[in-house]
Amino acid sequence: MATPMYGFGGGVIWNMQMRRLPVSGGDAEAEVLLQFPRVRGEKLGSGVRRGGSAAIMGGAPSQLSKQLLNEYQELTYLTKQEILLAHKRFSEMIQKENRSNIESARVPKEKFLTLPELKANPFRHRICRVFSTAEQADDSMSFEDFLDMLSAFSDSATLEVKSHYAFRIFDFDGDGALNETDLEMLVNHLTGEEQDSKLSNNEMRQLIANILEESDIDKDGTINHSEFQHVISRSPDFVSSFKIIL
Ligand SMILES: [Ca+2]
Ligand SMILES: [Ca+2]
Repeated sequence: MATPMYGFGGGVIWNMQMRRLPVSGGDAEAEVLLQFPRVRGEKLGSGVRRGGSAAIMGGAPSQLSKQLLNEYQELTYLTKQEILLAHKRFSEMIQKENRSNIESARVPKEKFLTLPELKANPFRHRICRVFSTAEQADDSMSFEDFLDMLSAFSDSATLEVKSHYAFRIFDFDGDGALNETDLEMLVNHLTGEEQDSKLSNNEMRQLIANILEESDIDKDGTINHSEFQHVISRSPDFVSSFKIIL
């Protein structure tokens, strides 16, 4: 009797980081733990109050104006403290001479991806693509891009916001639907592309069939945004795993 190799239930696939797919052996119980990689950096609040440190290091002290701070707080799901920490971390990524004007500075993608909170995330390039507003499409990040990203991945963002961005991250070709190619890329991001971790063709087809079986409600062969949201809403781990906290 053929046991399906991937016994996904309840939308488990969408919780991102896959520890190990049962590549060999037919153990249906084999663990498929998908969790969005969660890498915590320094604890919130540490160092935020040391506002003068930039001056000591010789760069121009960069202060977020009260007015901007209030605006950012209104426009995001972030607390003041989180915004200040983001400001500090962002200003550390830009050249000293630009630090007096960080609201208009952009951090190149490669530099941005050295953040420990992103470095190990298999979707880091997609995250930059989705959140960067760079006109040159080089995926560089402005401070406001950074805030938008942290906001979507914060504890306080709603399920709707998180699923909106998760969908865009998974929609590799940006056509507004997750088709088999998107799903294959998604799975490859999770398993890694190395020969020993990559799924075989058959495993991939089976997995994608299972995902579609579970998520493609109108059976048109793709997952649209509302189908995605539906699956996500039944996946209790999604919100808690879709997180990046500085
Ligand atoms: Ca697509
Ligand atoms: Ca569909």
